[in-house]
Amino acid sequence: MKLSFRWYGESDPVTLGAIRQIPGVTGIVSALYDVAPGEAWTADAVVSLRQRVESAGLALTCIESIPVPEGIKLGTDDRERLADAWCRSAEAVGAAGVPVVCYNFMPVFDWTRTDLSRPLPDGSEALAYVEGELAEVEAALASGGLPGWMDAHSPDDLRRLFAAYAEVDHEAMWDHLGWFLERAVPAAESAGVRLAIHPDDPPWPLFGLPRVVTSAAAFDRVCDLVDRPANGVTFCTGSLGSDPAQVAGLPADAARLAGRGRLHFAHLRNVRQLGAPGGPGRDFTETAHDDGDVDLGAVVGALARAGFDGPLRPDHGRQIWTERDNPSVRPGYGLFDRALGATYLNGLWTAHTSDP
Ligand code: DNO
Repeated sequence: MKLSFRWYGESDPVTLGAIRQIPGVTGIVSALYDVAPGEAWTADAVVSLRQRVESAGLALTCIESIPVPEGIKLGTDDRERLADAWCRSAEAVGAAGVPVVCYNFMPVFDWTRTDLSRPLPDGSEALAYVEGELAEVEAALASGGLPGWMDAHSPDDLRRLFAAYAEVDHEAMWDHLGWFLERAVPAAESAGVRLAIHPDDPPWPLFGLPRVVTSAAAFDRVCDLVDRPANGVTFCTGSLGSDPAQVAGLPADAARLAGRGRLHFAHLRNVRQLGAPGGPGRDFTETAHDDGDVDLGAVVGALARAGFDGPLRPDHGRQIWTERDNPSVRPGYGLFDRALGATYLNGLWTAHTSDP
């Protein structure tokens, strides 16, 4: 595997120089953040990004993400043009020599939490989701008072998008994903790029929007839509593991998808259920990598046994030490706890791949 770390570009307070000092980390996961969704990326711009990363002694192992415009997910009349631009972006990534593209098919919102700084017993803070608090987020959406991480759409846009998605049920969403993959997979394949869809986070319906990539079984369905090696997944243990019905099966799911040759990117982090056992299972907090409901040791073991050689990154971290009250730190994307997660994952990998 290629132990990697997400970097949000020059504006990221976590610098490439700092990332370079984390033992075992050799790769960077990043994107072009100044191109609007629906615009095509150029190979020159991706090459510049790659060279910038390489000048810091690291390799650009994955693009996360090329955003899929809402028109593709909704199946609107201009989807042909939008898909064409997306395919040209994937081709630019391939031409620049970057092997993997992560993307998602979540309607309107990417990952969603109700609390960005939930205190943990050790004095750190983490991202959390409590279903009963979702109504407050919804009220904030209606009034235009969006939390910073949701501000990609204006209140008017949101009203329009919610109305449009009201016409799109789950099967229509699957059709739109299939339509997209019929175009994106051949483009990626000929550009030498592997596509890795990220699951919906959390993996259940939100705000009445149709969310379909919500389980490892859904991953298999995605792979079957266009049954080619370039059509694969981002195995995100934190997203799928926040569903108590799925968490125990993650090592077997990782083994199956890697065995199928479709696990192209791994996001490894941990979560803990907050609700009572046997309850609806819709409340969770993120935790340190070694401490939660996901058996990351077993997941890493499954990847090691499968000979996984793609990018693998620690995912969100807690806010700890001097980052706890530092407003410039992106929620979930500070340096310290992600660096601890990286070394923990590296240790697991070494343990699973060393001779006794
Ligand atoms: C959250 C991330 C997601 C992910 C996208 C992939 O921290 O895992 O934002 O980058 O969903 O397209």
